[in-house]
Amino acid sequence: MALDGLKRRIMGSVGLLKGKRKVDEETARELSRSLRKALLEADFNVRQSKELTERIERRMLEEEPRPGVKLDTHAMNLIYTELVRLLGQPREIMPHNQTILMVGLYGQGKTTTTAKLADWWRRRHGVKVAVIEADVHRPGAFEQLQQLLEGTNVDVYGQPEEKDATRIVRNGIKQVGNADVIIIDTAGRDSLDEDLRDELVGIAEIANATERFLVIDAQVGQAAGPVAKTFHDLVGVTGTIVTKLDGTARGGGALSAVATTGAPIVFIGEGEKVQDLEKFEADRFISRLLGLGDIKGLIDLAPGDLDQEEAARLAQRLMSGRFTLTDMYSQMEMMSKIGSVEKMLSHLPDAMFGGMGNMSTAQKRQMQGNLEKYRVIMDSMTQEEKDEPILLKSSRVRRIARGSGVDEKDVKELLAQWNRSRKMMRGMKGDRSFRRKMKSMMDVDDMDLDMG
Ligand SMILES: Nc1nc2c(ncn2[C@@H]2O[C@H](COP(=O)(O)OP(=O)(O)OP(=O)(O)O)[C@@H](O)[C@H]2O)c(=O)[nH]1
Ligand SMILES: [Mg+2]
Repeated sequence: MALDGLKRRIMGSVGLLKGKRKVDEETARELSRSLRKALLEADFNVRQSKELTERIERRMLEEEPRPGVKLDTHAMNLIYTELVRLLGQPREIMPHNQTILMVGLYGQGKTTTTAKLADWWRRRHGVKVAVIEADVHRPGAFEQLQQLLEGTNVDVYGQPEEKDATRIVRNGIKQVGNADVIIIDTAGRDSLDEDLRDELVGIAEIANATERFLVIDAQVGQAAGPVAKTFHDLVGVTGTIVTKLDGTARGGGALSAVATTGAPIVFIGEGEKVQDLEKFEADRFISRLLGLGDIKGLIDLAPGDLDQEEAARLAQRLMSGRFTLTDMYSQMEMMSKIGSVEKMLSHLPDAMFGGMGNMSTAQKRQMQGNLEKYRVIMDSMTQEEKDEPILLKSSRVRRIARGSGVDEKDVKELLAQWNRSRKMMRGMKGDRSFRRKMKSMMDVDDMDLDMG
């Protein structure tokens, strides 16, 4: 995920507290210094980093961890709270009757994000969505948008020959005006020159847009602040979308700079594909950054492809600690629908599944291979066997291996895997801090993290 480097560095900083029972001034200062370095490395603003880490230093000295909470966990709790505070509160966006104007400089990801947003909206809210290509400067913009949205059920309007963007928007709105949500892609420039200003203001007037989203490439770093201000003065930016967070270790700059402009981050882009868009919520983002996982995010991940009820059941199961082989099986099915273990795991707490969130890419790939095999094996089991894997003595193991065309040791390996997972689930069920964590994940405020 985004900001992997920052995650590692924060973990390293907090590691300074491992085994300590009390924080003295020196330790608090050392933690603060190390955290500040981590933030600066991720391009957070110097002043913000200083203030944030000073607050953490002070709180480490002034606030006692709650009973039973270890010092490193306590520190993570404070870091979480302060980072969420820094990145600002999420903004509600109305699902219906929206006309959204996409603005931004050249090459920031406007067209891609227009497509992503259209697809997200349609999947998320199930409403009729149309896009209008009003970039008359970038050759092939219309085809680009069409291609991105191929097979998605989103109407794409454009007039590749027309040179007047306002005319395209006027015609487009007439043509696709019955859509619940209309998203308008506009042209970018190297910098906001007079022509582009006039064109944008003209389009904004005609479109009478309900939202004006600024698209900013995370690579822009802290310069995102001034860029946002310029666009804000021009069209009144209502939300910012930070793109290409997958491509930089220094995304903290753009994120924190934007957060202070008053035009909150509403979405983030983490890849070139149409699905690589995520609604931005600071609490969710930070809890994932810190390896806390994110059940809410998992449920939100692919509502169109994922059975909502099944996703909710998964969350429930994780909370109850119940874990039959059938549960593991549907969990795997869900993973395969989500597309990759990686994506799924990045939404789960590190502590779960023995810290798989920290698996190497090679390990993850191997696990994906295993899942395929497990699935075949389980297809050869009866429902009863899947519910009560304990029943699987050697004669049954033999039968299942034969039925699914694998070695007996593969079946045993699956059972061993289930056993490990089950133990972990059981352990977590009895772990009050885990329960609290799950609860707060559904409705996050201040929370205690157990770093496992
Ligand atoms: N890795 C990654 N690439 C992205 C993301 N968003 C956009 N891109 C890529 O960035 C490049 C530019 O994206 P566009 O959507 O064409 O940008 P634009 O702002 O419309 O560009 P102009 O119309 O030329 O101003 C393309 O190659 C996209 O695939 C993202 O979140 N992650
Ligand atoms: Mg474009």
